[in-house]
Amino acid sequence: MTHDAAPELRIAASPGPFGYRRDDTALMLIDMQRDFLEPGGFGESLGNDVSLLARAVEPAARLLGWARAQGMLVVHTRESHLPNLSDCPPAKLLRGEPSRRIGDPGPMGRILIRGEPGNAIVEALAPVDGEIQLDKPGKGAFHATQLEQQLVQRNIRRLILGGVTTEVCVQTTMREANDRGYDCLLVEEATASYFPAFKRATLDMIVAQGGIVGWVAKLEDVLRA
Ligand code: C5J
Repeated sequence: MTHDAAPELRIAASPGPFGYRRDDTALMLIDMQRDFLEPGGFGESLGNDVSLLARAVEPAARLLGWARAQGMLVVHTRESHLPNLSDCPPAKLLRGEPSRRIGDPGPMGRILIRGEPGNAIVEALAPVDGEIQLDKPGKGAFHATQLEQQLVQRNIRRLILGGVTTEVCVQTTMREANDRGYDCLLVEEATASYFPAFKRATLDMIVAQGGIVGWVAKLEDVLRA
C-alpha cells in the first residue's frame, strides 16, 4: 500500500500530533445505541445513570459531521446478540444481577438483541448509506466480526474513535486495533462512561508511556484539522 496520493494531515493531540490521511483513516463510533444511552435499556438494567452518557451525543454528532465532510469511512458499531442468544456466552448472559438480562423483554424490545428498537443507534447519529454498521457480540469490535477484513479491503490504517463506554467497549476496541497495527485516536468529548473517573483514567492510560495505546485529542482540535 502506498500513501503517495493524499497529503498527511495532523491533529494536535496527546502525547503528540496524530497524523492521518482522509483515505486511510476511518471514524469509528462505538455502541451509540439506545440500549446504553436511554432509560429502559441494558445500561440502566445494570444500575447505571444513563444520563451520564448523553453528554457525548452532541460532540459525537459534530465529529461525525466532520468525518462525513472529509469523505472518511464511518463505522458504527452496535453491541448486540442474535435472537436465539447463540452468540452470547453464559459468562456474559449470567453475570451480575441486572434487573433485566440480555434477551429479556423491556420497554425498547428485547435487551441487546439485534434489530430490536433498543439496539438502534440514537437518532442524532443515525448511519447513512455507505457507512458500515457493525453488529458485535463482544466488547471489542474486532471479536467475532468481519471488521478487520472490511478495513483491510479499504486500506484503512488509522482509526479516530468516539462512543460508549470509554473504559469498556471503546477501550477494548482501541486495544484490539492497537495490537493489529492501527494508529488510534480517541476524541475526549465524544466518549463517555457511567463512571467519570473511569473515563479520566482511560484517557490517561491510553497516552501514558508515549502513547502506549494511542492518542487522545480535544474535539476542537480535530474539527480544526
Ligand atoms: C458495556 C459498552 N459497557 N458498549 N458495553 O457493557 O461499553
